[in-house]
Amino acid sequence: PAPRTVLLTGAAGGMGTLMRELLPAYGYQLRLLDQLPIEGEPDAITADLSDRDALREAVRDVDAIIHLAGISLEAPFEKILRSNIEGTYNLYEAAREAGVRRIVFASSNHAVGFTPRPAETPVPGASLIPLDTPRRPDTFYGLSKSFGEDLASLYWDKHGIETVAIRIGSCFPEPTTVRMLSIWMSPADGARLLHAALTAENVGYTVVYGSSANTRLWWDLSSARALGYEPRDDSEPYAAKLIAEQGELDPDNPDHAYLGGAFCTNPPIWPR
Ligand code: NAI
Ligand code: 15L
Repeated sequence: PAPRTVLLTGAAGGMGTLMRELLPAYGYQLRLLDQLPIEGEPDAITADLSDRDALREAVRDVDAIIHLAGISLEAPFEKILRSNIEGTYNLYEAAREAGVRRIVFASSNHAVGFTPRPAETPVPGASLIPLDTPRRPDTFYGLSKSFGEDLASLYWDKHGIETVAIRIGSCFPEPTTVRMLSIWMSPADGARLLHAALTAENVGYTVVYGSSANTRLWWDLSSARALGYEPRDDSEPYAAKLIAEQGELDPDNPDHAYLGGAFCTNPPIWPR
């Protein structure tokens, strides 16, 4: 049966807030969790991913989990270790103990961030970054997503817990950089992809790239489409304005040369 009660971790965050608004229309009953309290959501569970007792309680009787909680940018290794590496382990252990069968894991493009971006875009159908491209984390943050993907693989092979790991591009209301034109995932498409990842049958352990059907797409969306995901949005209407403001991507600029963009520079610099 299709999952109904779904634990949404990271529900106070940017994407969590967007998905809290969009997912109920698909029929889900969301149980919310975050380390921060959520205004207007008195039933939300306020707990840190290090609190194993709280996680045990949070996963009880849920059909599936969408795991968005974690540090979402580069940070000192000790912090990444605690929230993203140990935190994700704690959540998978709680899921295993409770018999939860499916987790959708928010991985990131930064697990493969040092992959050179396709030189020319758009090149229809040509040289898209494949799903089996070697992991090339661009930060401790990207490394934690790489760990999360392998943890999910282990829990599928050993414990039969299914995971769809989504290497999310940039999920924000609008793309704000030229790089994002290629990897933008509109919130509506994000909800479509999460719904597909929750309901597709026999996913085992599956990795997908997460974006809209952008004209300037850099990566292969076929495994996402195989889940039943049909993206409806394209960043192209934002292209002219962003390129006029910021210029075309320059392959000689290290910030533009790799999929992970500015996360690849040391220290990372944020374009926004
Ligand atoms: P965000 O930083 O806005 O939200 C993350 C949430 O997780 C925050 O509300 C934070 O309080 C919570 N959190 C962090 N550490 C926690 C802990 N130890 N225990 C409990 N809660 C904790 O990030 P955003 O943009 O909403 O991203 C959501 C997820 O998707 C993150 O895992 C991020 O790495 C991933 N992702 C997001 C992308 C995007 O474009 N928004 C792109 C790629 C990946
Ligand atoms: C991510 O993984 C971050 O969580 C998000 O804030 C964006 O920076 C995104 O990647 C991106 O690459 O644009």
